[in-house]
Amino acid sequence: MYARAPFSEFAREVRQGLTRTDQKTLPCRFLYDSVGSALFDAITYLPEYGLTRADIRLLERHSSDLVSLLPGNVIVTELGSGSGGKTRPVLESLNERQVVVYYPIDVSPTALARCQQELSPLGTVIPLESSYLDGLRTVASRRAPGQTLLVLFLGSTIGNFEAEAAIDFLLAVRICLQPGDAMLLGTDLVKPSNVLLDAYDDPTGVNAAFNLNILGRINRELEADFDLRQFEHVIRYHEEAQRIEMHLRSLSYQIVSIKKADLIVDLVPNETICTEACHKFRPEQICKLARTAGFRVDAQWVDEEWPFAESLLIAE
Ligand code: AVI
Repeated sequence: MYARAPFSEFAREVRQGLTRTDQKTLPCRFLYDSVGSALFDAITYLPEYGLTRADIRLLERHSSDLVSLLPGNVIVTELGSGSGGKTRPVLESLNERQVVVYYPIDVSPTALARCQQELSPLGTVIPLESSYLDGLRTVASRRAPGQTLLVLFLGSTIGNFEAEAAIDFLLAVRICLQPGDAMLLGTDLVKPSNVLLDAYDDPTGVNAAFNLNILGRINRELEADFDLRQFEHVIRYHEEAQRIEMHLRSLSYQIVSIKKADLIVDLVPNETICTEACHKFRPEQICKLARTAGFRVDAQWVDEEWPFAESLLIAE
C-alpha cells in the first residue's frame, strides 16, 4: 500500500472551500499566481478601476506631510510591497531628512527583486520573501532602540479581509509594534454602486479573466479539469455590507475532478463559487477599526476624484 502524499496548503484550502454546503468559496489570495498578478496589474490601468491611481495620487501629494508627522529615525516596511511602485514618494520624502532603510515584504521573489532594483538608489532595501506577519516580526526583531517603525499597507488590501479577520489582522500587526510606531493604511471608500460595478466588471473583460484564472490555476497546479468556458464572471454589490463580491457562475451541470485535492465537485446551473470580497469603508469606520485594534488616527487624506483614504494610524 502506498501512503497518499500530504495535500499542499493550496489543495487543502481548495478542498475546504469547494466542499462547503452553503456557498462554495475559494480564498482570494490564490488569485495571485504569475498569470493572476499580471492580470491584476492590468486591472490597475483600466479607466473604470480608479482605486490604484487614487492611492498613488494621495502618496504623491501627501508623503511629505506624512513624514513630517513622524518622529526622527524612521524605518519603513511594506506588507505586500509587490515591486514597490507606489512607495517611491514616501522614501523620497524620508530621504530628504535621514538615511532610508526599507524592508519590502512579499511572497513574490520576482516582485521583490524588481523592488530592490528600482528603490535602492533611495536607500538600503532589504527584501523579505515572507507572509505579511512573519515578515513584520522579522523587521520588528531587527529594529534598533529609538527607531520608529512605519508600516505601509496600501492598495485597500485590508478590504479583501472579512470584517473580523481585518480586526484580527490589525491586532496582530499592533502586537508587533511599540507605542508611537505608525501604520499608513490605504482603504477604498464607499461610492455609487454603478461605479463599483463597472470597476469590477469592466467591459474589456480583464476582471473576468483575473477571476477565471483561479480555476486555470487549479487546473495547472492541482491536475483539475475545470472547463473555464462553462463559468461566467459575476459581480454582486451588497449595499448594506458595503461589499463587492466576485463570483464564478456555473453555466451548466458539471462534475469536476481535482486530482491533487482528491476531490470531485458537482456544480448545478447558476450555482456560484465566491472568489473574493472587496469591502468599502466610510472614513469614520476606518477610525473605529483602528481604535479597536489599539491605534489612534493622526491624519486622514482623501482623494476627491476616486474616494479613497490614506489613514495614518499610530500605535497607542
Ligand atoms: C487587491 N485588491 C485591493 C483588489 C480590490 O479591488 O479589492 C482586488 C481586485 N479584485 C478584482 N479587481 C481587483
